[in-house]
This record gives sequence, structure tokens and C-alpha cells, in this order.
Amino acid sequence: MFLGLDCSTQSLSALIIDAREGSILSEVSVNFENDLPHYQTSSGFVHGDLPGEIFSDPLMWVEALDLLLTRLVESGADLSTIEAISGSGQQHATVYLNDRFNATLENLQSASCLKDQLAPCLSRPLSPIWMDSSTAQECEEIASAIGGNDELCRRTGSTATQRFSGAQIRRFSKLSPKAWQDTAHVHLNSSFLASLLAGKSVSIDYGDGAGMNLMNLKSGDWDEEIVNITAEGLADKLPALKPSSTIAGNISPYFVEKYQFNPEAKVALWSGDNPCSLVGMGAASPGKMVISLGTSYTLFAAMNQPVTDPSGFGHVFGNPCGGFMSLICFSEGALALEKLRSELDITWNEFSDAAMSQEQSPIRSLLDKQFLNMKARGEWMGQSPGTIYVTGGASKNQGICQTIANIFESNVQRMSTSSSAGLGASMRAAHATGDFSLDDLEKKFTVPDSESTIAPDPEAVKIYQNL
Ligand code: XUL
Repeated sequence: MFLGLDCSTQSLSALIIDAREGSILSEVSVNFENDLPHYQTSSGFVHGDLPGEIFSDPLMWVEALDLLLTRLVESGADLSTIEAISGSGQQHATVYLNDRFNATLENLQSASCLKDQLAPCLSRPLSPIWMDSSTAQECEEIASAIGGNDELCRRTGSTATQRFSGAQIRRFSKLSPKAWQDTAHVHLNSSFLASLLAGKSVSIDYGDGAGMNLMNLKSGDWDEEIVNITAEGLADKLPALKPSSTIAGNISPYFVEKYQFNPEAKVALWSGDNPCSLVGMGAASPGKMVISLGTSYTLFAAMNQPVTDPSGFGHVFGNPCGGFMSLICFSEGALALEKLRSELDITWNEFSDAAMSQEQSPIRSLLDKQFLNMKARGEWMGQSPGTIYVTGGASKNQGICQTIANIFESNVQRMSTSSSAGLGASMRAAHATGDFSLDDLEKKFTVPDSESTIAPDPEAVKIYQNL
């Protein structure tokens, strides 16, 4: 049995798989806003005082971990059967810890809770998360110091990006120099939570590490020059970078005593949610493309080589199964659909019917623009996938899937899982033990919805080719 945890913006979830049988045994979740109301978040985050600032409280994630494991045990899950654990974290969020972090993790007391023991270790009470856009100035400073965005993108896979950790770290070091001095470790959401499980400060993996504007894609190590430009003293505060399949160690005695884990259970490094989704969607080997139609749309695919986007919109991250992956984020894609639907005062079924027709309408026009734009923005990846896997709320909509098939000239297939990041994390845990091949895990767990294949319509394809 393998446990995958997923710390998203809104919730912390657990998924247990039986990798031999190919079944999902338990799924439990803690919703930050509803289950931990004392953090006063809306959907798991709070706005800061300054424009663009968006934070989460790392202690909320810590408290959620105890609550989640309590719920798992209450639901009847036998945690002594878990052989390995891994996890998926919302990308880019940074956690700032002082020099008490390691000693605290080594001496965790199961009679107390994680939150009370970790509270004195934070050198910054809040974590800026991926929704934060307060760092335009820091992005400019970093890019110009390294010789421009093209150079930064060539080395790290992305131009200077406001939500990425590098710019966030620089801003903190400038605005709070004293607290920056007290910071001994800068972790990501993913590596922070993995550290709690392993009872020591663990490495950052290539998948999530590449979302920091600090990792050199070619060497797989921190880019010394960029690290030094980003913030004074940062080099000493960053954990090492390691492949995502690294086993960090055995689970901390805290979890053995409190939740009856097997003391031999392994903790594999966590990764970012998009890299984990790549695995959970069965797309970790090149040739498949995933379009996730959540609140914001994302387009991602595995790549053998770190090809970068010359126009600077796309990103390159580490693929947790080796090689690289591309990612392009389209902000608020599904929100635009919802706005149009409510303005037209129609149901989703009526929306889908209009989307199936090639006749001009505001719906046709919006969808065409969204997905022609997506296709154009993704061209640098040089992929012509035979199949595009779709997931997320709007993927239920037949008209939207047909539009994607027509524009990309590919078959579109819906995936049944709604928790691809958590599933990917549990598959990664199984894969990291060396007992299961990726192929075997994909065949067992990443099966498209039966009869969900949507083929391109040749007449519509012709129209789009002209566009
Ligand atoms: C990716 C990104 C988001 C977060 C969501 O770059 O910012 O997809 O990972 O959790």
C-alpha cells in the first residue's frame, strides 16, 4: 500500500493505493476554509496588506496534516500497511525556517501536536503562494542582473515570473532583512511537508525545484550566479536538489507512535502538483499532452529535452519520472466560460450544445479564441500528440472537448480521476521503492473514461486550419 498526499491551495488530501491490485483504497480530505476556520482564509489563502500579496499560513498545512491522518485512521485505514509515502504540493510557495527546524524535527513529541512544535521554527509567519503577483520589481531586477529574460529562461526554463520562488525570496530579503537573516532554510510547500514526514530537512526535487527560477535545467543543480543575484546568503539556506524518486529516509517516529505507521515506511521526496498530475494522468512519457480545465487552464506534456519557450509564456519543470515537462498556465480560463454562461443566462447543457455547433455565437467565439490561443502558445513545445488527455471541471463538457479535438487535430480523451495530483503522488511513492515500473502503474491506475474518445471533425478542422 502506498500513500499519496496532495497539499493544494484549498485542501490537504490523502489517497491510498494498492499498487499490486491496482485499486484505490481510501480518499480523505481536509478543507482549509471549512475545517480550519481559525486561519480565516477564503479558499485557503489570505490577501496581504500590499497590492498583489497573497499568502497561506504554513501552520495551517501542518495542522491539516495531523487532522488528515487522524481522519484516515478514523475512516478505518490501517497505516501500518503503508510501504512508502510521497506527496504533491501547490507549486512555488516558499516556507522560511530558522535554525531550530532540524532539532525540532529530530525531537518531535507524539504527545503534542505538530503545529505547536513547529510554530517556533518559522522565521516568516506566512508563505507567499502561487497566486501572489507582488514581485514585478524583483523580476525586473533579477532578469536585468543576469543579462535579460532570455538568458534566465535558457538557464532555468522560465523568464522571471512573479509567482516563482526566486522573486518572492528576493522581495522578502529586501523588505524584512532581519527576518531574512534569521532564516536558515528556505523550503517549498512540497519539501517542507516531506521534511515533517521524514523528521529532517529534506531535499527539493527537480519537478518543483524548477519552479523557482533558481535551478539550472542542464546541471540539475542550483545556478550559483542566479542564486547569488537573487538574495544575499541564499546559497546557504537552500536545501540540496535531488531527483524526485529519491527516498529521503524512513518515516519519523512521531507518525509511528501517533498513527501506527510501520517504522520502516519510506518517505519519497514530494514534488509540485503539476509534475505529480503529469504522472497521475498517465502522461509521464513523451507523446501525450494534458489539458487541465480547472479555474485556470493548464497545458502540460513530458519532454526529453529542456526546450524553452522563446516568447517567455511557457515554463519547463523536471518530470518526476526523468527528463522534463512543459507547462503553460492560462489564467481564469473556466471563469471566463462561467461569466459568459451567466451573462447569457443559460444552462451548461445549453452552453455545450452551442459549443457543438460551428455556427457563430458568443460561445463559439470565446471557445475558439481560448483554444486557438492555447494551440499557438504551445507550438514551441514541438509536440503533435496523438491523444490529448483532458481533466478538470470543464472537461465534462462535450462541446468544449470537441472544440479541442478540432483545433488540435487530435483525439481527446477524458480521464476519470478528479485527483490526478494525489494519485500521481501515490504512484510516485510506489515507483520510488523500485518494485513497480511506471508502465505497470499507468496501466493499473490511469485509465481513460470508457468510450470517452472524441475524434476531430474533418469539416471543422478545415475551418480552423484557415484561421
Ligand atoms: C503552476 C502554478 C499553479 C500551482 C497550483 O506554475 O502556479 O498551477 O501549481 O497549485
